[in-house]
Amino acid sequence: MNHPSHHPDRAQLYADMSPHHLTPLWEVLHALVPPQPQTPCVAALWTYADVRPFLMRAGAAITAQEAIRRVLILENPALRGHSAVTQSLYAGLQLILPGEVAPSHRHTQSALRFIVEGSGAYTAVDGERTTMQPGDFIITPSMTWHDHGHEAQDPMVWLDGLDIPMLRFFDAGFAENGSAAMQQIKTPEGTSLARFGHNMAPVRSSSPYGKTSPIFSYPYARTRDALHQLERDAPIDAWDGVKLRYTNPLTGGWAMPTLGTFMQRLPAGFKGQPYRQTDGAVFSVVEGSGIAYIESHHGKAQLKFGPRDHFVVPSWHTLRLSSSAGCVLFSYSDRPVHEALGIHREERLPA
Ligand code: 1HN
Repeated sequence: MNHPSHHPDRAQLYADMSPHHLTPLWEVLHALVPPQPQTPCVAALWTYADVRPFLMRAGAAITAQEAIRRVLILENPALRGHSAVTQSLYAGLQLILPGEVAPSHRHTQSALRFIVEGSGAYTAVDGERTTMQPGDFIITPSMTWHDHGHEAQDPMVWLDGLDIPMLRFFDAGFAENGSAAMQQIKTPEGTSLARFGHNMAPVRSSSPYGKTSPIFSYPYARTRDALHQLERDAPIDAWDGVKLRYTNPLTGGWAMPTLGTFMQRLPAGFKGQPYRQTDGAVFSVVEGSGIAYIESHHGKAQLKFGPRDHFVVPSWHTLRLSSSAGCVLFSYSDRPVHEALGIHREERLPA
């Protein structure tokens, strides 16, 4: 009824105004303010068995030095060509081989690394190195110099999570290359963790990385201990199991200003209740296996996951997690931005 073909006068009006870069709101109003989020993004799973052979082939096809960053981007199936896993988040799996260096650069986009396979490679952030082990969560704060190198054995793979689509949305991206492939080391390894990672802080320090946590490596060993102790000694949340968020020790807030990061343990036999939230999330399976049941306006999906698999749960998709054997899941989302803007919503639904 409202179609312009039923209203030749309107159709003529639209045609006449179009060259002046004008468009009538009433034709698009419904789509602009939907009654609830209608993300084009879909839920998706990347099993490690599928991805790893392509990573290794990439390792033979190009060096880290030549690629700058040898990464396979996890693209949302509904956003092919956009280098995005949700409308606001980027995800990729990066490979570094023994003897390689991914050269130093810096950019306004913030990055996290979540270590998936191998150990012994390092990342350096503004003059301090940290050696990476599986399950470690590592931050490259906005505009800090960073390079990666691998002087140990065996291929090393990690998940890169960045806020690239957000910075693109705001047209706020800047980047520079370092003058040398490897930045100069100025601070012994572990200094940041000693300063800020023991529930204490230097008396006269201010935040070295602005809104980002001054701890740039959160070792898995500690996170794992905390989750297992809580599984033993504290109530299990019916939706999340045992779930903790990574914090900035100087503020108690998010570790990163644009990306919320979490680690959770689902006890053996866990059957989670469904929930949905406006922040889309990317999951990396650390240990164990389980099933993510997802429901949205796109339909239903059932993602069976095991160690080193990755999956994405977009905005306002209802998620229910279950695990018969028990598992540990890392995840990140754009929740800090939703919260800063006062638009975050979560619904915890009954089973
Ligand atoms: C980047 O700097 C890294 O430092 C990884 O490892 C992935 C994707 C886009 C832009 C910069 C890294 C990236 C990236």
